[in-house]
Amino acid sequence: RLCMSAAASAASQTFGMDRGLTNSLSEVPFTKCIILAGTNIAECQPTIMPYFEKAKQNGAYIIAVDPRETATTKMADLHLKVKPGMDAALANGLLKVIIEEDFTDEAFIRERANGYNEVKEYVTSLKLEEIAEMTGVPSDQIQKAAAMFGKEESGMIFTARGVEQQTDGSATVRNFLNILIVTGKIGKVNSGYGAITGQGNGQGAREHGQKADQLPGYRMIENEEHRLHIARIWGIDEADLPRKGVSAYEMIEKINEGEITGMFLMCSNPIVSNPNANFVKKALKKLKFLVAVDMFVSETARLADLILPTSSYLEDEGTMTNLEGRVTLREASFSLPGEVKHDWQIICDIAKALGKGEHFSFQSAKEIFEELRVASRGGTADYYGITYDRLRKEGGILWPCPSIDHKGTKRLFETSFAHQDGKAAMVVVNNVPLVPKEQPCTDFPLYLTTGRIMSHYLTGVQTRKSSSLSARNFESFMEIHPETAKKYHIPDNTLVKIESRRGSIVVRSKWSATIRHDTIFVPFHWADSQNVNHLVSQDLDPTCKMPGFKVSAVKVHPIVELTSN
Ligand SMILES: Nc1nc2c(c(=O)[nH]1)N[C@H]1C(S)=C(S)[C@@H](COP(=O)(O)OP(=O)(O)OC[C@H]3O[C@@H](n4cnc5c(=O)[nH]c(N)nc54)[C@H](O)[C@@H]3O)O[C@H]1N2
Ligand SMILES: Nc1nc2c(c(=O)[nH]1)N[C@H]1C(S)=C(S)[C@@H](COP(=O)(O)OP(=O)(O)OC[C@H]3O[C@@H](n4cnc5c(=O)[nH]c(N)nc54)[C@H](O)[C@@H]3O)O[C@H]1N2
Ligand SMILES: [Mo]
Repeated sequence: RLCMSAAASAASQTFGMDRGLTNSLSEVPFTKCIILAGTNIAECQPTIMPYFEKAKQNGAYIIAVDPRETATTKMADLHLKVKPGMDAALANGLLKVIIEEDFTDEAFIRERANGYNEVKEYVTSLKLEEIAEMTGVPSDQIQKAAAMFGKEESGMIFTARGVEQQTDGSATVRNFLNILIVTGKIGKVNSGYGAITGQGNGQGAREHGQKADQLPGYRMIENEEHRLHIARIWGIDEADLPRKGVSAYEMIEKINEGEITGMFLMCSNPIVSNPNANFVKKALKKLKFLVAVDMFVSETARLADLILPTSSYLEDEGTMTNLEGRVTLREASFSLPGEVKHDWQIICDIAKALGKGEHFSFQSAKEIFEELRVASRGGTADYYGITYDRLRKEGGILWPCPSIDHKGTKRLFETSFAHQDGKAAMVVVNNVPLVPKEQPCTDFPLYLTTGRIMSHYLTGVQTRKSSSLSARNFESFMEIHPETAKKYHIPDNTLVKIESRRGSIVVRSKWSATIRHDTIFVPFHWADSQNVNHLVSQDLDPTCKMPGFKVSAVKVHPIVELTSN
C-alpha cells in the first residue's frame, strides 16, 4: 500500500495487467528516449544503473523529472525541476505538445486504445503557459521534452515513488501511460513502461494476494469466480473466505476507533513508515495485543506485548520476483540460529494453534511455492509453468508462464492489452486533483518532500545499526536552497526545526544550490525526533489508498537564534 499501490492500480486500469516492466531490462540499452519520472535509480536501485548508462552510451536522450538534482538527474540530458505534486499537469503539457505537433501514432491509437478523443479534447483546451506556471517547468522545456520523446522511433517511461506517493498518484501514472499510448511506444521492441519496484520481491508481493482485496495469481477477493477458484484449491467453503479488508493506514484509524484490538505485525515498522506518525503511535498503544515478528526490536516492536524472532533473508530459501516479473530462486546461505523460525513456519504454527493446521501443513518453502503454482494457474500472474527445477536450470523465468513447456513472457502487450476487448483504457487526468494537496501558505511557506539516500534502508531499522553506514549518514538532514536558507536565517550544517500542521522534527540543514527554491527534502530513514512522518498528512489517494508522502506544507527555523555581533 505504501510503496507500489499507485503504479499497480494505474497499470491494472490502463493495461488490464500490472507487471513492473512491460519489457525486460535487456531492452533498456537500445531504446532511444527515456523519461525518468520521480525515480532516483542511482541511489535506490544502483544495480540497474548500467542498463541506463549503456542506453546513454548508445545515444539515448534521457529526461528526468524531479524537484531536486540527484545522482540520477545528473545523468539526464534534460532535467525538468517540477514543483512537488504537479506531475499530472506536467504530463498533460507533454500530451498537449505531442498531440498538437503530430507526434502521435494514429493507427496504434485507433486499433489499440479507447478514450483518446476525450484526452485530446481536454489537453488541447489547456494553455501551455498555465501548465508552465502550475508546474514550475518553463514551456520551452516541456516542448523540448515532448518533441524529443515524440520524434524517436522507440522510447520508455519509468516512474517511481516521486510521482506515485501522491494523493493523485494513480491518476498521475495513468497520465504518463497516456503518453506511451498516443506515441505508440508500448508493446513493442525497446518501447514500454517500467514501475521501478521498491524492494527485492516487491513485484511478487503484489501478485500473491498480500493486499486485503486480493487472492493469489493477481485474483481479486471480491470477484465471485476468483473466490470459487481459490476456495477449491484451499479446500474450504467459498463463504469462509473473508470479503475485502481496509488499507494499511485505514487499519490504524480503526485501531484508534477501537474497532481493531489486536495486531500481528510481520516485517513492518509502521510508527516510522506510516504518515501522520504521532497519531499512529498513539493508536497502536491502544491495542489490546500486539505481536511483532522481526529480527530486530524496531520502534514499533518496542510497543509489542510479544516479539517473535525470525530468520533473515540469508537464512531463507524461496523465490523472488523482480521488477521485470522475473521469478528467481534463492537458496539459503546460512542455517537457522538458535530457536529462530522462518516467517512461514511461524504462520503455520499460528494456524495450528487456531485449529486450522490441516490447511498449513507445509514442510518447506518449496511446498508453499507448489501451492502458489496451482493457485495462480489461469490468473493474470500465472506461475504454473515455473518449477524449482526449471529455475535452477534456467536462472529466471518471466511470468505469465502458463505451462511447463512455456518459455515465459519477456514482452507484454505485443498484440493486445489485458482488458476484455484487448484495448488500453486511456483516461482524462485533470490538472486539478480530486483530493486537494496541501499548498504552501503564509504560516507554512515551503513544500516538504521525502525520500531516500544511498546509505540507509527504509525506516533504518536494518541500517542505522551498521557502523559503516551510520558513518556515512549518522543523522537526518534537510536539503534546502541557500537563498531560501538565508531568508529563514538558517546557516549550513546547523540544527533546525521543521513544523507542519501535524507535528515537528529536528534535523541538520544541508545547503544545496540544485533543489527548487520553494522545496525542502528530508529522508525518512530516522525515527523519534527525526521521523519525517510526524509531518506528513493522513490524506490518501482515493483509488489505491496511497498516502501523499511526497507533498506537505512546512515552516523551518533555526533551533538557536543567532545573534549578530
Ligand atoms: N538506498 C536505498 N535504496 C532503496 C530504498 C532505501 O530506503 N534506500 N528503498 C527501496 C524502496 S522500498 C523503494 S519504494 C525504492 C524507492 O525508489 P525511488 O522512488 O527512486 O526513491 P525516493 O527517494 O522515494 O523518490 C524518488 C525521487 O522522487 C523525487 N520526488 C519527490 N517529490 C516528487 C514529485 O512531486 N515529483 C517528482 N517527479 N519527483 C519527486 C525525490 O526528490 C527523489 O529523488 O527504493 C528502494 N531502494
Ligand atoms: N515519508 C515517507 N514515508 C515512507 C516512504 C517515503 O518515501 N516517505 N516510503 C514508503 C515505502 S515505499 C515503503 S516500502 C515503506 C516501508 O515501510 P516498512 O515496511 O514499515 O519499513 P521497514 O523499515 O522496511 O520495516 C521492515 C521491518 O521488518 C524487519 N524485517 C526485515 N526482514 C525481515 C524478515 O525477513 N521477516 C520479518 N518478519 N521481518 C523482517 C526489519 O527489521 C524492520 O523492522 O515505507 C513507506 N514510508
Ligand atoms: Mo517501497
